[in-house]
Amino acid sequence: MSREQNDETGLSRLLGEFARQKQEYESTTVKCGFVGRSGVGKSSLINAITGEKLAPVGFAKETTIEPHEYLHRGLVLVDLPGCGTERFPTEEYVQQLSLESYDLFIFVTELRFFQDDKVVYSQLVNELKKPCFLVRNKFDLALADAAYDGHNLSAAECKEAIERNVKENLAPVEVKKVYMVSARQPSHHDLPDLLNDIQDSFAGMKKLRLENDLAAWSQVALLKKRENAMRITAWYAGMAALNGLNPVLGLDVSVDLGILRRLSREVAEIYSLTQEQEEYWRSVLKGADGRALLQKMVALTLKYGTETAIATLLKALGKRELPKVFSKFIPFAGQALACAAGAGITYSFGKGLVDEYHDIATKILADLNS
Ligand SMILES: Nc1nc2c(ncn2[C@@H]2O[C@H](COP(=O)(O)OP(=O)(O)O)[C@@H](O)[C@H]2O)c(=O)[nH]1
Ligand SMILES: [Mg+2]
Repeated sequence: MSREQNDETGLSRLLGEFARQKQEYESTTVKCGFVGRSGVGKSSLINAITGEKLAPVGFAKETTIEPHEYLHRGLVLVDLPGCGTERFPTEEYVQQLSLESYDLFIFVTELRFFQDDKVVYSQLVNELKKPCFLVRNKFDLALADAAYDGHNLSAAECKEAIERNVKENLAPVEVKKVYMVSARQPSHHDLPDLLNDIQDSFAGMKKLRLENDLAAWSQVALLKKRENAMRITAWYAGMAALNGLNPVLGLDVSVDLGILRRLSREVAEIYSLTQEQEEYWRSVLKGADGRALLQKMVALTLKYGTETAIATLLKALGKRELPKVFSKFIPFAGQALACAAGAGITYSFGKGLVDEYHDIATKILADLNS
């Protein structure tokens, strides 16, 4: 076989592999159950970890009597009713709610765990053997109370005291870690660690879904998003190489604008900066700097929001930039794919897109931590 033929079979194998991975990613779901009494902040946490106002909070909510399912891309988040009620007696809770079908659980409390919680928690961990994370929400209130009551405790000391207390409260059931979080201050306390540990208890596509679909509340989480977004950009570039291309009026090259539009949407989703998430960001970004960032977010949504906008963008990039794009080497695919103009443009477009989203997401995080 000649060198050329070799490259060609290598390339089509690679493109096939990209397509397979993309397909698998798109069909992967992760089912997370939120267990805990009404009022502890399950709905608020669902919103905080997705960066979207999905679940009604406080007065607007109905008490959870039936499980309520929220879909967020690859995630299925289920607000489960509390255990030990007439409708869901503790002994039958796991079976009645088919909890064996879940991938992980977030067990939420505000002040303490009750006897019924203990029974269910140990069933989830010891019998179902599922990852189960113990979360003590409203840590902001705990700190404010401690200060008000005149306890001269640092946040770390407060954390330690509460963790000891929860562990004693749950004994003899063993607990590795209790996460002190606040749904109102998602980038503070243990929420970033919690999300990181959740992601690390999975592998493969489920891990990728969790890294992309959960909001990033730390720099580490943002860096994972960037890496994943570039991996996905390569899948789209591969798709562009395979697709029939539509010429863009005023450009000498052909690109598939539909693919670029879908890639733009995907990247906005990975960074939790879609139009649907604007309301959530509006609720956490305060002050003049926060409002300016919100405006930038909206501007980005418009910039990449339609095929027409993207075509205009490409034209503005113009003849100056596009020849460079052609010669760019695509690390994932090697020379052969770089030769395909559509793939080159798609990859290069994606790189710029990811940089822009990454930049604003980084600034938002800095603003929340300032
Ligand atoms: N201060 C504070 N309030 C919270 C926190 N999480 C939830 N809340 C409030 O607690 C109330 C109940 O929250 P919700 O999410 O509806 O609880 P759910 O019944 O468990 O879904 C609402 O008024 C929330 O705003 C938190 O971390 N800190
Ligand atoms: Mg609720």
